[in-house]
Amino acid sequence: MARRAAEIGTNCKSDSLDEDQSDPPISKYGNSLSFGNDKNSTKEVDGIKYSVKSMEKSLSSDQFLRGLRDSERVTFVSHIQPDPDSMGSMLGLAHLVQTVLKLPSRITRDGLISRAENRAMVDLLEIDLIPVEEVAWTNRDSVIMVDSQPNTGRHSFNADLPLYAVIDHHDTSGTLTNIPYIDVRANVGATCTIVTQYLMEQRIKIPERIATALLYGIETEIGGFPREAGPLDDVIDQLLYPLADKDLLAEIRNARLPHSHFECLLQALQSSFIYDRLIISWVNQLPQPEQAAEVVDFMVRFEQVDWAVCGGVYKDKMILSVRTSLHNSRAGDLLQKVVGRLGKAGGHDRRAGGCIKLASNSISAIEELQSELRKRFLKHLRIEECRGQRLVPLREILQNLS
Ligand SMILES: [Mn+2]
Repeated sequence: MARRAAEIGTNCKSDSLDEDQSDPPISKYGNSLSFGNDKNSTKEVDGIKYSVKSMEKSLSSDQFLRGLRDSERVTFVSHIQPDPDSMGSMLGLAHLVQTVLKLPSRITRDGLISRAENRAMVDLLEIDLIPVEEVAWTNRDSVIMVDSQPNTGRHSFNADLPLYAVIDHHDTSGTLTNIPYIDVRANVGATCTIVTQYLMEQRIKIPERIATALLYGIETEIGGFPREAGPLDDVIDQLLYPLADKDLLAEIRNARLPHSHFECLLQALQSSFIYDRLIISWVNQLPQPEQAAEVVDFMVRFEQVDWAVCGGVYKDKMILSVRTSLHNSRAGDLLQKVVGRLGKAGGHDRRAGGCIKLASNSISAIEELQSELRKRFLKHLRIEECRGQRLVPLREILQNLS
């Protein structure tokens, strides 16, 4: 470990943000890991050979670890309703700081983990998550935010919490001032890809449980259609695959679903309206907030549309989820514009999410908001105001009931 610590002090170049600002940090480290075709600089991790030629020029993981040398503990935070990418990233980085710096760490959970697959991931991989509201913050902790950025409105903890690092891949940027270490690469498909790159750079053995979490985190981010992934994701995927427990992965992917899942899908199908190339599904009672995303993942496969939106009521909020099958759509920005000052939104090129606090849970208040959102989506997608066509005609819904 002493050798490693010395390397951290000497082996790294300048801060990615000190240099030419016209060259964003994303291009500096992004995709620098190449797989197996450079014989002169091949390294082996867990029996897998990979080329580290370009990595050694500037190891982001060295710089990341160097700033933690005086810490007593590391606490990881992420976005609300942590997903596999955020949980895998926290787990992977906790392993990194534990192995290299012998630092204890805490992994937190902001809000609920409600999607069946995500709950299965936590249970089967025995991920110990501390509810973020129960965390006692001390200045001995270095706080690291993964898979999210400050002030994007996707956190329930104190927005002024001083952060040591932000490691993320989202398009929609937050406030990144006064953060010593930043590695944000919108051209990478998953934060888990960046974290795995750190582990590989440090030549740390990745245990099966952590490899499984990282691989699943990447899979959930880049496995959809259209794919939002870069070359680095594919390389890291290949490196992780032999290390992961494939049977556990299958169990997580196919987690058992509650009755409410099917009820919600039926509700969504019966209240889906088509406007040109857009389908909007309204769900008046979401069984859990993440099901809005599950509805749009399902609906975006409909061959007659390019955009799928779901607006679902969960407690006192309207949860919004957007998917598009079109490239270069900037869905995160679009949803931000649609939501405007009504609430918060963000996301990626083809996937986005947001939420709006309801003025009241009365049917009229919900319908009023639905109508406003419908208008805004049509405007921003340049679709002429028109009456929506029901996906399932009312007549058929009634016939099915009789
Ligand atoms: Mn992510």
